[in-house]
Amino acid sequence: MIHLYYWPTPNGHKASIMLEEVELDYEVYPINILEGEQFKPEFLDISPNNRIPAIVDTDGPDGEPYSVFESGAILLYLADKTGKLWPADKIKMYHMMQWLMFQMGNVGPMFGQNGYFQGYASEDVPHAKQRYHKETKRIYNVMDKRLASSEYLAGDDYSLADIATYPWTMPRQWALHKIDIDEFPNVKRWNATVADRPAVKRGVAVMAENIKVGDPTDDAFDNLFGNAQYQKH
Ligand SMILES: N[C@@H](CCC(=O)N[C@@H](CS)C(=O)NCC(=O)O)C(=O)O
Repeated sequence: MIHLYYWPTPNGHKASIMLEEVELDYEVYPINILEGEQFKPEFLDISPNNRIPAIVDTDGPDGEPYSVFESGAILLYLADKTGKLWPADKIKMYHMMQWLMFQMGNVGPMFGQNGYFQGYASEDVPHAKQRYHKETKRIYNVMDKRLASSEYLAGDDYSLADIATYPWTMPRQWALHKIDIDEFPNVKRWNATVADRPAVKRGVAVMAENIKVGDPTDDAFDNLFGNAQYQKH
């Protein structure tokens, strides 16, 4: 059994989609990051960077419970555990690794900062808005070029790279990130294909009723971006 420590955000969705794709039994343990539950000591024991998602596999590699934090590591762990979405062909596997690392090192951090300065920052910082918006569009271009000659990010087959990237590029994100998807027709085509997968639909539906639209409360802002982040927990 997998215990999924989760809140319905792009990084959270990566883990819920993956669990649906590999058809493992899992229970959801909500971590309300708007209310500061990510700072609770019992959560920090399994996720020391106070971020969701995290998992505990009650039947870990040595038969004991084993916890994993960082969404990319969770995808790799679950693929290794199940043998699913783990390409047997080495070249395919290394393609998957590269596009997965591209998501973890570029898509997530840059889109995250773009969203912060476009939608949440408590003061208007035009240079930061411009910088992260340009980076987001540059990264969309990299993906669009790749997807012009490739069905999926890592090649002909759906892979962990698509699972990691889709939640950051799904329609719900376009307005916040100021993306006109028609400028990126290949990303648009790929996005619709991934969105249509039953496991993806089930994964993004997990706790979707808790998705917050509109401005965060002062407490939520403090927990996500303010002083709460910078205390020693
Ligand atoms: N690199 C991490 C990033 C995870 C992350 O940023 N999670 C956000 C939600 S999308 C979070 O837990 N935020 C709570 C906080 O910042 O305290 C991963 O990929 O797992």
